[in-house]
Amino acid sequence: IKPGWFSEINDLWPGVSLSLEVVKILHRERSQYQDVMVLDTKSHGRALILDGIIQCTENDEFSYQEMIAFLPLCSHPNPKTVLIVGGGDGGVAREVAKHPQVEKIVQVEIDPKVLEVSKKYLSYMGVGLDHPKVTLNVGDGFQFLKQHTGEFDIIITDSSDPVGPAECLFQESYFNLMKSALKPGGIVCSQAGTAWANLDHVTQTLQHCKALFPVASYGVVSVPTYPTGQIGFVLGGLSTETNFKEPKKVFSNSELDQMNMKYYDHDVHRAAFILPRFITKALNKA
Ligand code: AAT
Repeated sequence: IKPGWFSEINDLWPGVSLSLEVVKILHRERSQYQDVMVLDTKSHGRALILDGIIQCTENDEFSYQEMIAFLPLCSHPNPKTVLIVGGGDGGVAREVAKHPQVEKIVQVEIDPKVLEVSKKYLSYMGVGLDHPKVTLNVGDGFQFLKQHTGEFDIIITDSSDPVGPAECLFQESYFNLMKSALKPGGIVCSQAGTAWANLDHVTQTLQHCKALFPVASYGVVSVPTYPTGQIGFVLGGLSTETNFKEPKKVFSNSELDQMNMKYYDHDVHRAAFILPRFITKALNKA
């Protein structure tokens, strides 16, 4: 490995890794749950790394955060109450808070160290955590959901990859807990990995969702600093009226500008669900 560079080496994407040239290590410590690191990089601004895996970089985080928030929000006729599981950097809360219909955002993040370093070093996302619509809880999303039934219009799971504390957030039992925590017509949207490196895993997560929700889809977004440059979300809806491929809420160009949206619009929403043949074929088996 080249000195002065960070390489994202992990068995989830064997034999290949993205590297970033490091200007400075701003923070590094072992929290109760994981290794927490904040880097200043030469080309991508500041980056949050957990257990050696890139969670986000300043330059391209907007694509992931806008899409994981607005795909479910704009698929719902009236999203008032939103739960975010994970997302300790604050980027998803920042995005959800932009939606004019959203009144209340509840968030549960397992690692208080992630909240702390995000507020301190990554304020471009950390601002989301202090938004007046947001109520922040520290805890395990899986356990949190056991205490909540029929409360949320939308549940967004912005979780790290299925190694370490996030492993439980990819199980069918987790989808079942989310289902009970939703209001009628509710929608879930979960980080579900990339089809390029982990097609079996994507298929399995969609299977869990399909087993419990009458409507389920996989949508993609490009994120240059995530493994393979692409990641996807599994979305599930309780109502057969839900159609993820056709947004219910369409924002005008000037509204999108006012909301400072850089990636999401209604056409990008539709396109997210148009998938290459090898992915469609695999997912049809789910
Ligand atoms: N916003 C994009 C960044 C993330 S962060 C994922 C967050 O999930 C982390 O802050 C982590 O501490 C939190 N987390 C992990 N497990 C749990 C849990 N059981 N309950 C609550 N929060 C949890 C996503 C990065 C995706 C990376 C793709 N390679």
